[in-house]
Amino acid sequence: SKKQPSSSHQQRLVVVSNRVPVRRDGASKAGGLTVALEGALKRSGGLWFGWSGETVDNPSDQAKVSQAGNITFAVLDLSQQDYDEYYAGFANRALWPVCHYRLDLVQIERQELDGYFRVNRAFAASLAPLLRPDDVIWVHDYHFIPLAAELRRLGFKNRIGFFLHIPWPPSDVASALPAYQQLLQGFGAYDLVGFHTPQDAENFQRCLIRENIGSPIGTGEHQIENHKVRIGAFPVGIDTETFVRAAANAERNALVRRTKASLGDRDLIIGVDRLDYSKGLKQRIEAFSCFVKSNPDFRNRVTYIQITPKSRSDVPEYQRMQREIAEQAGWTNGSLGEVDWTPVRYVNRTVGHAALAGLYRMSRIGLVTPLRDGMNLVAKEFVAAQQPDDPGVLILSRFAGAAHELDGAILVNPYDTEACAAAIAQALRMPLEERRERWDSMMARLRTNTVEAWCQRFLSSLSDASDAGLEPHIS
Ligand code: ADQ
Repeated sequence: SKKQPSSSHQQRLVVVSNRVPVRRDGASKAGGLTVALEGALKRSGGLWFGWSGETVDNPSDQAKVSQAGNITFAVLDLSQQDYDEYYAGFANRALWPVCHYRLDLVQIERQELDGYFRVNRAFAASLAPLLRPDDVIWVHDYHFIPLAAELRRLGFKNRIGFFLHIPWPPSDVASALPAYQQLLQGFGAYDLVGFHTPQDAENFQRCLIRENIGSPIGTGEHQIENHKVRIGAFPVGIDTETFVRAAANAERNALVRRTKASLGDRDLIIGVDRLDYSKGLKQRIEAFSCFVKSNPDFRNRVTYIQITPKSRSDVPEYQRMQREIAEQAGWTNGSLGEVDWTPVRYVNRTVGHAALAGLYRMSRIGLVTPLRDGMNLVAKEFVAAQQPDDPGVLILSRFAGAAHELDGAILVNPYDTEACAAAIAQALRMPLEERRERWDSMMARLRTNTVEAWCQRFLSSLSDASDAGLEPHIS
């Protein structure tokens, strides 16, 4: 077959993701990931395709197309039923919990499963007329696993890559998914399947082997019929320099200044997470409470701020959790607090990136203790935001993908309350020299593996015509 040029200039990039950052008023609050993908789209000219974020009565099967520079945005609306079955249903009540090792929370409904495949088929059909034969297509995340298979069914031979932003569990856990075989077969339609960690990539390839889907050519390559699928680890990064700058300038930010004033001379411990059971909030508050009880000398000397915007409130499990965490924070303050000291400040808010960077920077500890996380960008943002001559300490769950890279963190088992409490005490007492050493090694990593570098690594792997085996990226 003809070799494809490895330069991205001739080939247009098509990004597919559930949410598309279409600009309505030019005032975008895009995160690092969005900015990086837009950068890649701009370099080669590109199309960004996905859901509009709207549910309507009779959605059109033709995408709404808009143009910004050399990027075309094309989005589809969903019907309420599609949304309920595909998004709130199968994606967030089956795939999300299984991939986060939470089989206790899985809801299997045949109708939701059908809805998931139906929406993927409909998205492929709407994308089809917008595609050119030499487009390189990059599909993102668990909402769209079967998309390549649907495009292949329609006859598309393009290079198609897939990146999973969440973990992939071992086969004993993954096989709890309904239509497990069909989902795995769906992955087989891609040319490249990427994960955050070598462990996830390995779990995934073992699933294929266990189900007798194709055969491994080696680590990171798999032959499925006459098609070769590469499997690799591509740990996502952040826009490090932008974050460093935002943090350095954040002293001017009003919220940062007010927060600083409100703390007095107390040390700040910070947690920043979407309200999600994967983030280990219950265990984290428990650990903080255990720390206060076992270290009375720190009473009234620390404040723990947990900034947690609500998410997926239409999924019942998330509603229950909203109540539970709020109750737990209230209880903790009631039993541990003083008239002049609120140990836990729990707020359901989104904070702008500038303020967030400033809050990270004034914190002595970043508490990032998910029970399971694909990567966890908060851990990286926290590190990037620190003051080089007096950096704070990152306490990081072993079960976050970020733990593979951030070796300067205090790594903890988030289920072990007393160990987490001890880690908090250790971090607060850590001498400056050790803090600097730990921070330096993490920062070096963040400076090389930026989100931009991640994007380019994935895309060059995808459009690389030579069949040199893909090395999982570990260093
Ligand atoms: P998420 O589960 O959303 O992402 P994470 O990686 O931590 O988790 O990213 C969250 C982002 O939202 C961060 O950039 C953070 O700053 C921002 N954010 C969180 N709370 C905020 C708040 N209160 N105000 C403002 N911003 C807030 C999924 C996977 C992760 C994976 C990413 C990227 O679950 O494991 O790292 O995708 O691949």
